[in-house]
Amino acid sequence: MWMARMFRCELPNTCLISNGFASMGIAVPGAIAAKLVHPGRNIVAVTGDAGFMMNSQELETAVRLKMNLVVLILRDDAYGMIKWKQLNYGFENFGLDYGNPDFVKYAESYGAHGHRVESAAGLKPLLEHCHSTPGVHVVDCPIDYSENDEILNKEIQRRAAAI
Ligand SMILES: Cc1ncc(C[n+]2csc(CCOP(=O)(O)OP(=O)(O)O)c2C)c(N)n1
Repeated sequence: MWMARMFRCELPNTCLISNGFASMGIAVPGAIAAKLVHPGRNIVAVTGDAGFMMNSQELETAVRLKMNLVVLILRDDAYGMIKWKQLNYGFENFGLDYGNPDFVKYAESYGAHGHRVESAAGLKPLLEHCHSTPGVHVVDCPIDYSENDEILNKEIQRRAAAI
């Protein structure tokens, strides 16, 4: 949802999202399809950890097709958006936290490159490294969603000021 709200598209059809029913699991197969259509473009699949795990086996497809592709996993070890919604409705956090595999080792088990982001400042150079190094790259990016409300409020104010 942050991608839908905040990603600045410079050109049409450069940010593909499963709108409407908003089905999870589109990111990796969607990125593979985008790469097949536009092999010359840099493609990044941005996905939550739960969405990634719904179709992560497609890493095999990307590796087998010898694609240059980046998968950025926003990992909070939870159904983050549902947790946020439930919290806003006053519901307790029930059944929303879970464990994940070690995404670096998981990527390597498919023959992909596995990376872990160690700091916010490290993300950009890591993505640049991924784009300039052939192969499928999986980036495990730990996320702290505790600032969701603050970011949202700032964005609402920014848009209101722009009207
Ligand atoms: C196939 C499918 N099942 C359930 C949902 C409902 N749903 C929307 S967001 C979400 C949690 C997503 O978790 P994650 O992919 O880890 O991303 P996060 O919200 O933590 O960034 C769920 C279960 C959905 N959109 N699609």
